[in-house]
Amino acid sequence: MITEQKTAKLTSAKAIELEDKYGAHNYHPLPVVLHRGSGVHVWDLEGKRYYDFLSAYSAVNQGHCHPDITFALTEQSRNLTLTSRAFYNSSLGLFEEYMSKLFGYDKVMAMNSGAEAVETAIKLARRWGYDKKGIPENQAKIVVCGGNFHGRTTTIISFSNDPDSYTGFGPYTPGFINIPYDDSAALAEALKDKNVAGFMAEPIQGEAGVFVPKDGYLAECRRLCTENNVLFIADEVQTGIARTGKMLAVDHENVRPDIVVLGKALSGGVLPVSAVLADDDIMLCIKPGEHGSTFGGNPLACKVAMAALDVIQNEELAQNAEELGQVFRAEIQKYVDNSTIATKVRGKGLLNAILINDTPESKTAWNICMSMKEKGLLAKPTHGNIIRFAPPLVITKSQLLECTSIICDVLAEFEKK
Ligand code: IF1
Repeated sequence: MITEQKTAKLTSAKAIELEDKYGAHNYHPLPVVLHRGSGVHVWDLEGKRYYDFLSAYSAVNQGHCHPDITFALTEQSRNLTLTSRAFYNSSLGLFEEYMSKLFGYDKVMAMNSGAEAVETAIKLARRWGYDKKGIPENQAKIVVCGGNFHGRTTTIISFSNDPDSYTGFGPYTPGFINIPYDDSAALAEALKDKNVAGFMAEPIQGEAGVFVPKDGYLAECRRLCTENNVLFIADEVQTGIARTGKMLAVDHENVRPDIVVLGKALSGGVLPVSAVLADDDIMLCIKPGEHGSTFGGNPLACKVAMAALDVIQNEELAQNAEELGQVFRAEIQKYVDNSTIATKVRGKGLLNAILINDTPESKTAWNICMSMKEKGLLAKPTHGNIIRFAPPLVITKSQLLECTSIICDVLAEFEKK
C-alpha cells in the first residue's frame, strides 16, 4: 500500500529528481517517466501516451504487458518461483524440451541476463576448444568483431572497441582477437590460428548502429568456421525472437550456428531470461558443478519464456516484422531521397535505424528524439547520429504509418535551411 500511495502522488519531475539523488548515474535517459505499458504504447506519469520505438532494446517484441505472458507470470508466481538447481523443478524440463524442439538444438542452458548467456557461450567454446579441439590449456582464443556489443561484464568489455564500454575497467581478459565486421577475408585470416576455439558475432550489429552485413556474410562465416573446426557463436540477444523478420536473424541465410545466445524478448520483457543453445558434443563439455547461477532456469522464468515464445508463433510476429519492416524502410526512404538531414535508413524486419547528417558529437539526433517525444513517439540515438527504431512486433500497419508520419514531420523540422 505504501508503494501505491507514493506512486499516486509522484510526478515525472519528482521521479527524475529521485533517480538523480538516489540512483547511480550510469545512464542518460530521455526525460520521460514511464508508468504504464500496453502493446505498442507506454504512458508517462501525467498520462501522456507514446509509441514505444525502442521496445527496451528489443526485449518487448511481444508488446508491453502481453496478457498471455503476464498470466503465465501470475499463475506460476502463486505456485513456485525459485528452487535453485540444487533440486529439479517441474517447469525446467518442459522449457528445455520446448527450446530444443523450437530451435533445433540438442540442449539449452538457461541463464538470466544476455551478458550471462554470452559469458556462458565463451566458457563453452573455451572448454570445447580444450576438450575436443585439443587447444593447449589457457591458449584458447575467440574471434570477435569491431563494433561489437555483447554486454558489460569485465570479460565482455575486454574485447569491446568502444571506449565508453572499456575505459577505466582494466585489466582486461586476454584471449580475444578483434577483426572487422562483415569482412570474411579477415575472418579467414584469423582462423589460421589453430588455437581459435570460436568466432562470435551479432548477425546484425545493433548498438553499433544497426549494421546489416552483406548478403552471404553469415553463410561464409559458417563455411569458414566449419572448414577450420571453429565454433560459430551467434549472439541473437537483440536480433533474435522474430525481431528481424525471422525467428533468428541467421535464418535469413539458413545458417545454423554451433552456439546460439538468446535473451531480452525470450521473456517478452517480463523478467530476465536468457539461454544458450548447442548440441551435445559442445554442451556436455561443461559437467555438473562447473557453471550455473541462482536464478538460471527458475520455474517462473521457464513458464514466462514458454508463454512469450507461444505469443511470437501464435501471433505470427516474425511475419509481421518482415512485412512492416519493409513498409517502414520504404516510407522513410521516400523521405531520405529528398532530405538534407536524414542520409540513410537501414535494417531488417523491425530493427531499423536512420542516419542523421551531422557529426556524432552533435546533439541533432538527440534533439530529433526530444521532438519525437513531444509528438508521442519514443526512440533514442545509439552512437551519436544514428537513431534506432524498434517498435514492438505487434504494431499494426496503420499504427506504423502513423509513426512514420510523425518521424518525417520531425525530420522536416531539422532540415538544413
Ligand atoms: C545497456 C546497448 C543494445 C545486446 C547483445 C548481449 C547483450 C545486449 C547483442 C547483453 C544488450 C542492451 C544492454 C543495455 C542497452 C542495450 C543495448 F545499447 F547496450 F548496446 F540493445 F544495443 N548481446 N543490449 O544488445 O544483454 O546483459 O543487457 O541482458 O547495457 O545499456 P543484457
